[in-house]
Amino acid sequence: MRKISRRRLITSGVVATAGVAGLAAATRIAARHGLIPPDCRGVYGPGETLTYAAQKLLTRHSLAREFPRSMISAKPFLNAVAPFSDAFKAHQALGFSDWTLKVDGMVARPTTFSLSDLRTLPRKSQITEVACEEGWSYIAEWIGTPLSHVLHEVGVLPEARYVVYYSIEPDWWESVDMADALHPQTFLTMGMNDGDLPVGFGGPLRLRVPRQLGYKSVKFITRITATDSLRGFGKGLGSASPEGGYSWFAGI
Ligand SMILES: Nc1nc2c(c(=O)[nH]1)N[C@H]1C(S)=C(S)[C@@H](COP(=O)(O)O)O[C@H]1N2
Ligand SMILES: [Mo]
Repeated sequence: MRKISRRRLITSGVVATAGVAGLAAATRIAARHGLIPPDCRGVYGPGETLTYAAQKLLTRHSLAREFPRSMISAKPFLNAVAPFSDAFKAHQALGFSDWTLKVDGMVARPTTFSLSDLRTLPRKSQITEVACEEGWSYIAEWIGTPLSHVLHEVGVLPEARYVVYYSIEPDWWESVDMADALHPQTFLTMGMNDGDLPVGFGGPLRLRVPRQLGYKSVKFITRITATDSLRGFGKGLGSASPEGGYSWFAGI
């Protein structure tokens, strides 16, 4: 309860700042904390900045809700993915034994990991919810290794501010800031509900980002790049989502 009223207080403070002193003042506060999102321009830009900065300042240390095993959804909602490409099917035919994850960019030791390499890293599990922007959600157990371990293995440089991640599906790429990348619940996921991660749910490798909407949890991950700026990626808005009209930051 205390947390909620504190949150209300700070949120109304931020909103009041925006109302009284204008959005420019709020934006200056956000900038001081390094909390200007890549999709900060355009008609919705100031709103994106307010949302990102306010949520980040409020929830810096918070965890996504974890559920008891009894609440795992009997029928997890499988969102449609594009028909699998020939490239994907070729990996599938080999049982994904040749699937690799390339980690590069602002790292001391760029590395290509096989799935068995990733399986040697610390293994953790979380029972969290996937929530789609279209309104549905489900709860599942996700098993994998925190992305922070992988970033540690490759020696991510202190100047890196974002992590960009790519699916084998060319239209699916996202990024998160370093706080979310290093967050203990951000997992490179290889298992779900006691089994391997099914292909429909993003197998063999999915990045689970449980503090943001489902679309940030990209399926079929093949590459991760650390960077200090998102300008050079796509249209420079941070990821595929804002290019299609969705927010880059999708905190829940
Ligand atoms: N590669 C890829 N990742 C993806 C998608 C997709 O179509 N392709 N859909 C996204 C969206 S919009 C949502 S809501 C979730 C859905 O996850 P689910 O199928 O586990 O419900 O996956 C996200 N990750
Ligand atoms: Mo979604």
